[in-house]
Amino acid sequence: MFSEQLIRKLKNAKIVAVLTGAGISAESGVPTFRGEEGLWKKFRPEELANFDAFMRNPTLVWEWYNYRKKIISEVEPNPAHYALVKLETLFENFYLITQNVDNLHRRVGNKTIYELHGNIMRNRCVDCNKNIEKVNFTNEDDLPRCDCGGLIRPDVVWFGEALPQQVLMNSFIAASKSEVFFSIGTSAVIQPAASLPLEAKQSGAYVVEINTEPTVISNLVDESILGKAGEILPQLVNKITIGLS
Ligand code: BJW
Ligand code: ZN
Repeated sequence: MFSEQLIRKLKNAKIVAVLTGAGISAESGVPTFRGEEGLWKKFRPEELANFDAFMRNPTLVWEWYNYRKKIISEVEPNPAHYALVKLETLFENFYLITQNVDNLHRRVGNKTIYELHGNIMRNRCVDCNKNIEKVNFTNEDDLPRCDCGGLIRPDVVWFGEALPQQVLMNSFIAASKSEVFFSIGTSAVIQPAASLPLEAKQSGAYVVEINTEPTVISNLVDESILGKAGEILPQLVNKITIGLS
């Protein structure tokens, strides 16, 4: 399943970076965005994850986020998340870049995590930008509001919005200096995150994709491993730790 070249590179590598997407949490029971599974009440994520949609119908968008927050609070991290914690201990520098907002990488204890698209557990005011920890939202007449009167929104990155600048810059630096770069459980279609594997490749990294299906970058990477992240990653960790004490 793994090439000898990959195992040799990993055994010698000092700098490894990983990009994760919704697929890594699929085995925990968190729905992915695209494909049949991505639909919620017949809306496509693209129709809900944008500021205009929120201002037009904040109730609908909050319902979607509350539905997802409930799922996320009830699921557990899966073997793929745990394997990345183990992987982090094996290299001098290990960067975990995630598009996911589900907090699962934090829950298992990875240390260097770059959250490109925010975190669903955080909220902020659309007017004064203040962070607001708890929101209570039960019905349409009770939309969460800040002290200043502004609507409160989830602290995530929607279409057309800039990603957190420092996090994005750090992610590109990590991709460009990595010796081995993994793209795991992402369809690699959403920019600018989707450019990270290419940045790594152009900078000389050995780029590996792990996904249940081929993606738009499968032909560009050095190695494309088809299968579930929760099955492949633990095997990979075993393989590179053989002989290490
Ligand atoms: C498994 C598995 C298992 C399943 N094991 N695998 C250049 C060209 C064209 C367009 C653009 C461009 N640059 C920017 C754009 C516009 C836009 C964009 O990319 N549009 C595309 C439609 C092309 N990008 C943006 O708008 C971004 N902003 C931006 O660029 O701003 C510029 C700016 C600068 C300065 C000022 C102002 C603006 C922002 C993008 C934000 C994306 N946000 C979302 C929602 C986050 C909040 C939330 O969660 O609600 O992020 S959209 C959604 O997609 C979410 C995800 O993080 C993201 C990526 O999805 P992901 O993770 O890849 O999931 P899926 O479902 O697509 O794929 C899952 C994969 O897993 C599949 O491949 C399965 O096969 C696999 N899988 N089970 C392994 N067990
Ligand atoms: Zn406010």
